[in-house]
Amino acid sequence: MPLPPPTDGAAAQLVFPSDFLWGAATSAYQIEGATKEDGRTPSIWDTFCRTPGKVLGGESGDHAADHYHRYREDVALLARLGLGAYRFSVSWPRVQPTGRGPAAQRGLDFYRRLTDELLAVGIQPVVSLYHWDLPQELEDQGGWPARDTAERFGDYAALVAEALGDRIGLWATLNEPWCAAFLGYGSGVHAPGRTDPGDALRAAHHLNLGHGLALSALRAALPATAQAAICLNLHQIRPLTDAPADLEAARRIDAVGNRIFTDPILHGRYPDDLLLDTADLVDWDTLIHPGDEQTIGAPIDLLGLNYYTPTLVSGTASDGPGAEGSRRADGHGGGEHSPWPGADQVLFHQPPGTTTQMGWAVDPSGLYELITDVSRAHPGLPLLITENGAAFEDQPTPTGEIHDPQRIAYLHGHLAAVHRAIADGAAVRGYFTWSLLDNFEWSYGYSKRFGLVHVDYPTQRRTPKASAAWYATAARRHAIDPL
Ligand code: IFM
Repeated sequence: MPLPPPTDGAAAQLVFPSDFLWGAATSAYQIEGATKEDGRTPSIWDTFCRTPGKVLGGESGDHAADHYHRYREDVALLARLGLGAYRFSVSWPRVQPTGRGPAAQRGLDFYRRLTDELLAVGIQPVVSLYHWDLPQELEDQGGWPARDTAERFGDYAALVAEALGDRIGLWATLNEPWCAAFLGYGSGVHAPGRTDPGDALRAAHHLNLGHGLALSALRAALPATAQAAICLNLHQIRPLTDAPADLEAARRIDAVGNRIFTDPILHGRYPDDLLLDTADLVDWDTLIHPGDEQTIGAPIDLLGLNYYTPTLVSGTASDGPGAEGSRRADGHGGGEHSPWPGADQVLFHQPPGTTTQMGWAVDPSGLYELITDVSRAHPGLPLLITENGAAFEDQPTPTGEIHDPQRIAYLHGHLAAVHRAIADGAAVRGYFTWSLLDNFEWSYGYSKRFGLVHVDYPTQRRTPKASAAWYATAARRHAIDPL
């Protein structure tokens, strides 16, 4: 829907389309807790958290934000904020504990109750089938580098679609498969912590294949009105200069960071340059079976984009700005091993400007460029911003309020970028801020707070931050003030 013309009262406002979805996002392992309840088995993240030195402070998602028990309170919070949609993920080991075979009814019942609670207050549920919590049993049998995991994911998708298909209209197969493949099996800073570039590439292909198989399972089980998507954290890549070495660095990172997913998913074909860049790491001819690319390339209804910060790269050290670039300064958690197979010579630089608590540069123009680049490359493809947000060191005042002007500025700037992209013709259907609640930030444990709502972990008390009120006002008015 095009942008409505400004009305008298809202002349100075940036008004969003009336059907624009205003949402917030979370994921199962980051908020649910209850990791041993109702038949749930360990996921790769449970195992990773128990491996000394992998997660800051030895923390885990065992309790997290205790959402498994407090989901009613959390849905009430969403309702108080007046949000139209809530994106959450299903925990695979909760609903199919061994990663194959029959469903665990008690696990599925949790998601039925959660969804019913959302629907009862008029909030649209948006579900992601995979947000990184692979059942440990499947990892023990080879994990994502093994083709069987993709097949199992297709079966799991069918099982969840059967159980929840009558209640949920918008589905995402995978969240950020780049992280699952390259941080999980390349740099090893995410679970399962393996560090083999060939395995990382095999994992990427099987995640793509799993997406395709899940998509076909969803199409078979869901009503024709249901919509299916995938959420990708595409890197908005900027070469440090126009020098050929820097442009080449940008091309390589684009190939293994973005086009390894977008090309097969949106065009049914892996990019030739990626296959060449990585030819000595994996035998693509044996990895890709006949028909795989067709399965992966089946049409999706929407593409989910997760954006936080741009990626600045060069091919060689330079004397210019950000000359101190390093192979690991890519914002993805360091580690001795590279998450960029076939691009080992690329240097990463800190983009200019202020940073969030993650050290990520705040740059809304990156989101505008990402949306417009994707829209130009795939005209008419409906987009959703499925994650965008920021961690800051939020401290309650003595009276218990949380003033987070930096997060408000971050959301404001990025929503203005989305508005501008829509005004320029992009088909952005909605925006989900990351995250509804403070939560378990993977290898950083609980040290980073991304929530609109502060969680005091010892008491599990929820306190909406000032940004929650700001975002609620934007959602209610379908508009933000101009910057
Ligand atoms: O917390 C994560 C989320 O799980 C995936 N996208 C990025 C977020 C912030 O790092």
